[in-house]
Amino acid sequence: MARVAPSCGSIVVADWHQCKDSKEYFSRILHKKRRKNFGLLESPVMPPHVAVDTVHYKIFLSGKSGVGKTALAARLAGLNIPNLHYETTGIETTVVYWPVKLRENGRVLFFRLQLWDCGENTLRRFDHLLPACKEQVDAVLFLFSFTDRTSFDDLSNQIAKWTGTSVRHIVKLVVGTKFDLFMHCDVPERDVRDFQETWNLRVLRVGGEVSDGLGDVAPLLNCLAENLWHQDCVTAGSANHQSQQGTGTLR
Ligand SMILES: Nc1nc2c(ncn2[C@@H]2O[C@H](COP(=O)(O)OP(=O)(O)OP(=O)(O)O)[C@@H](O)[C@H]2O)c(=O)[nH]1
Ligand SMILES: [Mg+2]
Repeated sequence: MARVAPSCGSIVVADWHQCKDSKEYFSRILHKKRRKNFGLLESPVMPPHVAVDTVHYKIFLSGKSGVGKTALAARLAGLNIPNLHYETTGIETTVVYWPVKLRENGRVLFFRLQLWDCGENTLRRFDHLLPACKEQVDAVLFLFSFTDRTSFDDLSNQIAKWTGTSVRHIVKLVVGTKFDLFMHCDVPERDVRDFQETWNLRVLRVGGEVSDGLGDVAPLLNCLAENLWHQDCVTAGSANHQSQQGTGTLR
């Protein structure tokens, strides 16, 4: 069954990081105006009178070597982006916390996004890595670079690896990197529009230095959170429906 993606800002409050009432929450992921680094066992600490639920997700970054997977993981976590390309020689994970306010009821949630980044060449060399990356994955970000036409043409191959009856429902978003290098752009806007229409997938754009602010990552993180939350609601809804009919079981 095809699932309809939510329209941007329909589920979570867009630009909430700019609102006064978000300060208490965003201050927990910042330290001296920079993003805090969270290890695997760390999490933001809220005062006892503020109860916030945390929802956990596994996100896989897919794309050709050099397209910017490691750089995107660093960008989303607020870390420095390496200027040179060092091929990732295994699986690296990065934890990103992002607070979100739901439109419907004003409820605040912390999204804990564990980003899985595996070097493309390593992935091809060792067959056991992709199954590990696919296990219990909630979303895939398909990356292409605006300066590398072949990475854009390769998207259909990347997406094909994640389509089929054996793959459970996952959120799929496309991210175009190196949008800042517009002088070297190899993928015209028209082709991006055609791609979006053909594949019915949203294309987001990133590029440039990582700033100290939250504004440059907010659109991508909000969009990802929104799609993940929507997917959970649809899955919970259909599981309820199936169990009422006696045809399915709740996991
Ligand atoms: N200007 C600019 N450079 C970028 C951007 N994203 C990545 N880069 C650069 O592109 C190069 C490759 O990026 P990586 O993130 O290492 O590529 P990767 O996809 O992880 O590559 P593998 O680990 O080999 O699969 C690095 O030199 C980055 O600094 C961007 O948005 N803008
Ligand atoms: Mg890498």
